[in-house]
Amino acid sequence: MKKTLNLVVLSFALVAFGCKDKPKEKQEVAVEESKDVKPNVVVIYLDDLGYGDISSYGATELSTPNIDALASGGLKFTNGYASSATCTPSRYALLTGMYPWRNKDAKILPGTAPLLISTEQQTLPKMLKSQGYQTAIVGKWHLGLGTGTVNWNERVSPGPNEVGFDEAYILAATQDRVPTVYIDNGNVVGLDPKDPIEVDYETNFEGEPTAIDNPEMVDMKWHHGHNNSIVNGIGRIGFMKGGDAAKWSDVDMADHFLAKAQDYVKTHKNSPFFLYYAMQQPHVPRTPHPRFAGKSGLGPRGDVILEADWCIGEFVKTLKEEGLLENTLIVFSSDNGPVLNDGYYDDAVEKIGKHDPKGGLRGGKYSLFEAGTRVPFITYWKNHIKPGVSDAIVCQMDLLASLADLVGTEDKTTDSKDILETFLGKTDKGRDNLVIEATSRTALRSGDWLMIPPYKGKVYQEKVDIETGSSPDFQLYNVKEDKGQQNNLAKSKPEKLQEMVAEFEAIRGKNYNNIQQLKLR
Ligand code: NG6
Ligand code: CA
Repeated sequence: MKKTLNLVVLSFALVAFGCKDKPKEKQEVAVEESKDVKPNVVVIYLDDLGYGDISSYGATELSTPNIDALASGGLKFTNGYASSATCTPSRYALLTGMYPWRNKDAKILPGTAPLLISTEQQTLPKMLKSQGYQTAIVGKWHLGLGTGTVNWNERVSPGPNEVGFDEAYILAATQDRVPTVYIDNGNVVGLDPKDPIEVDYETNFEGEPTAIDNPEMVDMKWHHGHNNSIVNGIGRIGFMKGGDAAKWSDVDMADHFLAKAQDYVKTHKNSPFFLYYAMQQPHVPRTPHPRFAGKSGLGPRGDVILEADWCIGEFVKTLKEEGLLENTLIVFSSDNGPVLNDGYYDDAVEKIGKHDPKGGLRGGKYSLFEAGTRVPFITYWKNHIKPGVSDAIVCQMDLLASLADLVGTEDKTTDSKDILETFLGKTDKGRDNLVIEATSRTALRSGDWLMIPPYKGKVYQEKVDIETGSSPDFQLYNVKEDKGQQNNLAKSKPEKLQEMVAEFEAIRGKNYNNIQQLKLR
């Protein structure tokens, strides 16, 4: 029975690849060797979406039917992780399969930072390209561009095209950082050569207004940071001059990226593709299109989550219309956990009401507590992944080795673990352990346990109202029984602590920070 079902499914796949003329026996052979199936792969990656921000993960104040459809029709992971509690390192791990703490520069990057991934390095798109895939990114990059000083008026490289993406339509860093322009395969879109762009993160350009000096020009008030150049009435991080015609429209960004993603699918459907659809929501500045403004009742943060959900619905509709849904593996996740006030007064705090973006976890973006890195994580592949819930520990970093397995090759060069069977729901065993990272600090999740070594520094970050996870003492939590990390068992379970520290040091080495190795032994 099962085999018959697979047969039907595979012949769909072959039709989608334009193989319908193949002799029948050939199709049946292909079924036996399921490794030969090369589905399209789409990674839909949100920015700062929390574990509890969507209804399928327990949100009651927001309804996200389109993401929920992926969760109910696919596999919903309850222990799915970004490698890090901030953007750049998580994206680095997703694309390179490497732990970001192996690269000292894998930190939140300014818009002028050089490319963080070496052009020699293994990457997810490179691996898929080597197996015949077409590859593309649409959306947020935030992994640096160029080799030092970038001239934005010429082709900017190296960048995504040089690390494995055939096509790259991106925003360079973040929505709140300059340059506020789209870049299409290295070229700033819509740039008027008579109005060249200059970008600087240190010094303003003479005569250019800033959010700190010209509050009358600002529509979205800044709370911390975000007081340099003003674009579309929003203060940004960094200074920018020129490039007026090329500046993006914030409220149209979601539609703009969606159209690019849909167009890519429509024009590349004849052979397998990998699309990394890196959406900008709900990162600051939260700028919902007017048709979503005010719709959530939770302020712009809620509105842009609804907007993102709608975009995902439209995108999936396109896959369906193009006959690709049964032949596309969709992975949905977020680069790090939630934050309410990330630098603008935008009602995220005031209108939060009963909504819990953390979904009962502790901490948030920037934090070593669970809400920093544990994020929504869904794999969906119609007729291939049996709908369900998996409690296995999985990390975005594992997609490289796992997808390599899926497409018939292997990757042994990275930290990525081949847990394909877990992603496909054939086993509920995932990783044994995972080192998570937050603002250059690391901790160990192993089995049901999470150990955070002692860290100096702030226990609480007032500006963003988030506990950092740092403490002068060891912390040990059973995150299965104590999801909210309320009971530090470091003192009452010394043997478990010892075991976790040894496991952590085996991966991380003893000098994982400059803090003296404790009084433990
Ligand atoms: C911080 C910004 C924050 C956000 C973050 C990057 C300030 C005060 N805060 O430095 O607003 O842009 O960087 O977020 O400037 S991330 O999701 O891309 O990592
Ligand atoms: Ca982020």
